[in-house]
Amino acid sequence: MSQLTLKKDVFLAALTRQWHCFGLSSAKEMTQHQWWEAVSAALAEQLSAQPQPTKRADVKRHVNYISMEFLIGRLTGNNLINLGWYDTVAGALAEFDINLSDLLEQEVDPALGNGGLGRLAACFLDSMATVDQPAIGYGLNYQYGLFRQSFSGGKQHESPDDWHRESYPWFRHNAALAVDVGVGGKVEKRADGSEHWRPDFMLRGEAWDLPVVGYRNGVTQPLRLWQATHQHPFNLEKFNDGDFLHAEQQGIDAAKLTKVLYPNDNHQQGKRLRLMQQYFQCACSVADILRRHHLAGRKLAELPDYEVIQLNDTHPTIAIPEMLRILLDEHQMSWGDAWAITSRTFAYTNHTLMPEALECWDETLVRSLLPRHFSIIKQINANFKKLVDKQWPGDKDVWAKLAVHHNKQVRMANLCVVAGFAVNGVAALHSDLVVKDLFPEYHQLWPEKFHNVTNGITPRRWLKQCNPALSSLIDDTLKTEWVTKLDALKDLESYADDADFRKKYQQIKYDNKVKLAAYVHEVMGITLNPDAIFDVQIKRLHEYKRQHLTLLQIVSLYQQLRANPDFDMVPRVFLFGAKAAPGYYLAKNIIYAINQVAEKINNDPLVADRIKVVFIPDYRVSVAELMIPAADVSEQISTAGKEASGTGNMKLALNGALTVGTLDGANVEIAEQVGEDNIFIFGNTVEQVKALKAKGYDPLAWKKKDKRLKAVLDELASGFYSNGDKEAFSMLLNSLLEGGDPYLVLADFAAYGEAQKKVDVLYRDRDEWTRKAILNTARVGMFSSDRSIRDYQQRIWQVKR
Ligand code: 26Q
Repeated sequence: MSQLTLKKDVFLAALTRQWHCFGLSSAKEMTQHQWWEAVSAALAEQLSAQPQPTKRADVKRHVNYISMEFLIGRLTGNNLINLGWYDTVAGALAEFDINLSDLLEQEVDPALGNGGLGRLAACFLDSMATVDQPAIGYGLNYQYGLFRQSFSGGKQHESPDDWHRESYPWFRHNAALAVDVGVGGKVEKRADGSEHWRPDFMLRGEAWDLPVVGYRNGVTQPLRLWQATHQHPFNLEKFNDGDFLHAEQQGIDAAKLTKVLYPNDNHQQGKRLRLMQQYFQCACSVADILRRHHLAGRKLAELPDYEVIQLNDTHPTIAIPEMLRILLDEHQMSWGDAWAITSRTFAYTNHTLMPEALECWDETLVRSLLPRHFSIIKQINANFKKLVDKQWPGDKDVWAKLAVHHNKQVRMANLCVVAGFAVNGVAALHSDLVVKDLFPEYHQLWPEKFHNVTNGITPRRWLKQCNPALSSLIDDTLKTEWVTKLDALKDLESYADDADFRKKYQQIKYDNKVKLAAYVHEVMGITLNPDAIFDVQIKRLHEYKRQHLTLLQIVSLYQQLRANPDFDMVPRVFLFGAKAAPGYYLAKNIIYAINQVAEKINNDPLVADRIKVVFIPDYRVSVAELMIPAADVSEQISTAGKEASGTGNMKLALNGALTVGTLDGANVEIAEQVGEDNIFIFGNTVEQVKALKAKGYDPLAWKKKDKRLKAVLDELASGFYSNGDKEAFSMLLNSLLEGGDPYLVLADFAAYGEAQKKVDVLYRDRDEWTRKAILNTARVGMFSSDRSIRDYQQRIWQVKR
């Protein structure tokens, strides 16, 4: 397949049309932001004008990736790179004295996701377009993405993230694709006993498409984001009656549905509006899938031969009863036929084992919003009960675990396993635990349903785009196409012993650190020393991820410095980036504690810049693109068994950071790939965590027996870091002590300190450090999301290749 072409004069003509649209008479009148808008709109126009390649005949199954989140990040720069148009556009703009890379900074990140799950969906879309897997992403067009974060007095404050979707130049609204969606109402029985839903409120879903551009292969596929409006946004009758205030009311209520992304990560909240969002998205997407299927002139019975619906966690589960409802009620199919189609179409990806994150919905809520779906779920449950009774006659405990509907709750994960043809975890260890700990009985029933697909990251954004200097060095060294064949990086291994290559690699890391330091100076007024170790911890704030384990370590280091002012250590900058869900008070308390400790240490002359602690506000994709290429150390320190995969770990290793990590999630596979000499693994394993808990883990005993740990905890409680306020961190400290330390922070404290000492020792030998960093880059090729997509194709989607 060939790359799309852009001619400079054609681009300039498109650009001219844009500023004419702004009502300007010359390009020079545009503000910097208008420049970004005009360039992006001109590119979007040129992209839609390109002919689409004919569909591949050898790939039969089309993928429908349904996700409540697509954390796509800025599009303009990424599209330019994937299209191969960057240089042409940079050249054209230079004639106006406009610097393209400065211009790209004008784009507000579309933050339509919380964290890993949303970013994974975005990487997968990039890879599906790149490996030419026909696909469409289905999501929601939120007016407000994930909240913006600022700190005041060290505490997190949230503000709305208006990313101005109404003027986002990459959107294309297709009015012909609008879908009508019902909610509420009743189920009516027909004379023949069949059921029919009469909703009492109708919504309209508008289709807003963003282009997903494959890497230089001519492929563009849609990310279709549904936006809610009322069917009749303006009530003319009310307006004519003089009720001006309420005339617009119906439209406003409907539009509430896609106002804002729920800011929880790995935690479910049983909110009515959230269930409505889920259903709205699923109803629009299922209708669109069936519309395309009919349009192609295919029979319903053939649906699973041509379409697969991949559910990104349980959030879009309600698509399953929606599909059944349409087949049963609108196409008058028998249950058997409808079930045969549905159960061959849906596949489910699990992203967590943590009970608080597994979605359960109150039956009263489901019944009141979706009465027909509730009755279908009960039917699925009743049919499944027969199977369970046959396999485990009279075993009430097994049924209590496996039921889809139980104790007045609907369990979405169970529904996915029962009604889907495939279930996958997202890393080898995680998939193993999905089978052994979460779904052992389901595995006994249907062993063939269970798979592993280890997550991946797109090398386009996470190396080529964010680290252009390293990308050029790799180009010059390998002289081969590695961007779409990341395994080719293996050939860098031999350069780890090449002094000249090491020098160049090291200089690139240094320059990236200088660039990050400039950003930190600009937004926080803090000066960083690029010769220090840049120790990076970027992820959502969550107890299981254990940012507070690093906090305890920092305090301990500081105490050692104070006890011995000549304490010999390599200067280190601890860089954090993390948002806490607004209602997760303990997570917010951890942010506050880190910021207070930072304040004290950063301003203590005795420390003399040997330790710096920097919590970068408003961590988001564009900030990740700055931090990742500048990292020396990657912190991946979750309690073993809790982080399903992690993907930041992959991005950091690819960019040459050495991991300090537990044997959790994808860290296990990263360790296998890079080799145990090139990673700092520490801490209790999954088995050891289980054993510790089984014999009655007592954090107070751990505190008592470790003098250093005791000194740290006591000092945090003393008011020393909080202007005498002894209660400032009590939420955090209580959870670690009286609260039983559920994530075993204290049990891993000593081992973590030892691992950090090894980091310090190794960094003194810069050649050796750089050698290991290069080996990390060279050996993590398997974590390309292109490989993940090929695994899905082979193991789950069963596309013919
Ligand atoms: C559920 C119900 C109601 C409101 C919110 C939610 C909700 C939203 C987001 C629940 C979970 C999430 C996000 C989960 C997530 O990001 N999981 C991460 O997925 C990554 C990709 O597989 C993994 O790498 C991470 O290990 C996993 O934590």
